[in-house]
Amino acid sequence: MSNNFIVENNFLSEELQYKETVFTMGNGYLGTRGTFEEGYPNENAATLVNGVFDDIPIVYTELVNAPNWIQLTVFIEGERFRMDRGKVLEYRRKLNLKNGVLSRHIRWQSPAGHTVDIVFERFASMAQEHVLAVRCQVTPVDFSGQVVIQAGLPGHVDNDGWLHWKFLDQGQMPEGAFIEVQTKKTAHMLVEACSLRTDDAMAVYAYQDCHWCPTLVASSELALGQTLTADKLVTIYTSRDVESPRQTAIEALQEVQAQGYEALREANTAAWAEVWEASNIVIEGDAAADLALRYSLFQLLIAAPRHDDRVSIPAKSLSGFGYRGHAFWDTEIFMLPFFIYTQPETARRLLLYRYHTLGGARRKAQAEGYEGAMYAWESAGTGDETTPKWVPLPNGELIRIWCGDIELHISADIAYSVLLHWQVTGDDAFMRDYGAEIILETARFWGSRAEWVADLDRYEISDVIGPDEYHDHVDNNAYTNEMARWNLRAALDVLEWLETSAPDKLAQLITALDLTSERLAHWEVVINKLYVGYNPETRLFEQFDGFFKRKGVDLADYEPRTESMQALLGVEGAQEYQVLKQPDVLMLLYLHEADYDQATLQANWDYYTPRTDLSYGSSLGPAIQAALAARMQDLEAAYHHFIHAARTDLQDVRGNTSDGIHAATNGGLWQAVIFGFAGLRFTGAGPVVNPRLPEGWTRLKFRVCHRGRWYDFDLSATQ
Ligand code: IFM
Repeated sequence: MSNNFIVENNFLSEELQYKETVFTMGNGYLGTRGTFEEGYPNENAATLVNGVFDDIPIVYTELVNAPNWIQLTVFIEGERFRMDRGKVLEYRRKLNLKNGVLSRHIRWQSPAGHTVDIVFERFASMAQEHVLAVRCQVTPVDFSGQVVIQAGLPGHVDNDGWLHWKFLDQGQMPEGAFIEVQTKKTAHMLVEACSLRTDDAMAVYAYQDCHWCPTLVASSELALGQTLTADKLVTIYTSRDVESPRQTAIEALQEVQAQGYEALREANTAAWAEVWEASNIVIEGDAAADLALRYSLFQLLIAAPRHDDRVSIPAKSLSGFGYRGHAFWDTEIFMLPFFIYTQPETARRLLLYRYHTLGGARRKAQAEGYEGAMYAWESAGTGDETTPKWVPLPNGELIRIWCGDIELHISADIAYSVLLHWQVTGDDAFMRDYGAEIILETARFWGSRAEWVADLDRYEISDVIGPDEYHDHVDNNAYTNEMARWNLRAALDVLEWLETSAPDKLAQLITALDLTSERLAHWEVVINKLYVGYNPETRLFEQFDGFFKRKGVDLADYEPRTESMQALLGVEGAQEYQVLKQPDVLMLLYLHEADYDQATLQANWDYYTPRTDLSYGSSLGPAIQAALAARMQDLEAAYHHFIHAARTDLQDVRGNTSDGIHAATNGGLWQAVIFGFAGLRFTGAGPVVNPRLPEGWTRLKFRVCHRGRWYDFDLSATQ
């Protein structure tokens, strides 16, 4: 891996919050935003431990900001180091994608005129997910004198002003300190324990019992040019992990202290090497694309649970407060393929999350008067619906959000990803024990949701939102209806498979899910009679009933712009136009490639692409558009969309990176490269590629795992 560093050479306070997201690091258990160890007034410091949700009005529940383990303050001859005072003479921050280590080098002159070199380094261990570490090295450049390091565990941290924690306890322990807090409503306990050691044998240590922030202090007298190395080691456990987080965190801290920073760092690097061995992609000939893609994969890898199958990956990963840590179809349709093909165990865990949350999906279906499982549009700890009903616009106006009520396609999306996982991994046991139930329960939902329209002799699905959220309350959304039909067909196929492969399981499911022959016959009828607006002459799908009658729009008329078409036309206004937030019909054709010929794809591409708000609509759009364009051999368009998506967070192209990483974009980028530019497909004869590399790409190298066997691809462009 050559291109491994995300580097920042200047400290610009106006970029503070978006860069905090960009420099997020983590290990699948937690994510920590790239705030600075010394802390700043306008920062949005956050550590989000996946699964630790607490209740909050309007958005129901959110991931709770954990005590800020990175906190470390340096005093130079009594002056507190902070970059907004004194002079920053040199500055460089680096995120090493190879091992997740975030470092910063600063030469700073204090207001009193003392110059120091300070180097910070930190990581969340990939080898031991409950272990975190910060190293700080201080070297006086033009003086000798006192350097004091304070390392605290501030527990009074909030989520945008909302304090979820109840203080339980804090204290001192041999060479360390701990804090114990508990979420107010959900009663999750969380404990962080930390130690502070330096390499100065003469250092003086102290403990300060500040309420909510137990603090360890080390004080040294340094000679000119002498480097002091201070290591803060942290362990973190919650009551979701172990029965007694306090005891476990304290015991674990003693073990990691015995290992020391260097050994922990080495173990972390070795664990990362294994992860990259499976998931890395190398692009030669386009350094920017190579780095941006690796960064995207890095962000997916640090957000994905490595041991927990009761959490998913939130839409904004574990990197910010956007969408409150809730999971959407983003996980299954956009991110999961990357994991299925390169980290199948993680993919399995992510799907198990959907299995464990079937209860919430069943409750939702029942509450709405349907059968089976109706998955939440936004899902958190239990699978119950957590989409807010109302959100404020920037001007303070409240708008009703209907997605939790009627954006139904997520149920079929989840079923789709279960089947994809099965096809790619060949994990029959997973399908038998968990996957089949998801597919059958979602099919039961669709069977009860489809409406019979006697006059027209057909089934319909009315009043939904499709992937294009600029239009709500629409009837017969092509994506939704085709996915529902697919879900029902998949359920019948899975039943057939169970009959021969797992008859006992079949018998159990038939009873538990009431899979009578009448019900299955009903599914067949819905499959055959579910309406979708499709014109065989033009080969066009109508996105929903009446879409073609909505007003036409030429997006070029609105250029240049820095806002979405919905912001320009208004929430109600956009509904009147044929303008899409993201691919909808094209998304259908993308997911079901084998079912549609090239002419159909071309016709729908030509119609819908110019009407799609790819620059400021949904961030989910461009990467998929890139994959489709590559499939259609339009490499210029493919690269244009790909690189636009690749810059989403690194360059904050949508202006909302401060809310968190666009994780679906990252997953979409992987798909654009593998299924688009490499043209990977699995046939009966094994994997084949049909490469169409963008101009300048001289090499594309990656691996994928199919049915337990790894396939290496090393594609070169013939010049
Ligand atoms: O799931 C997406 C949706 O498709 C568009 N709005 C944002 C959601 C979360 O990323």
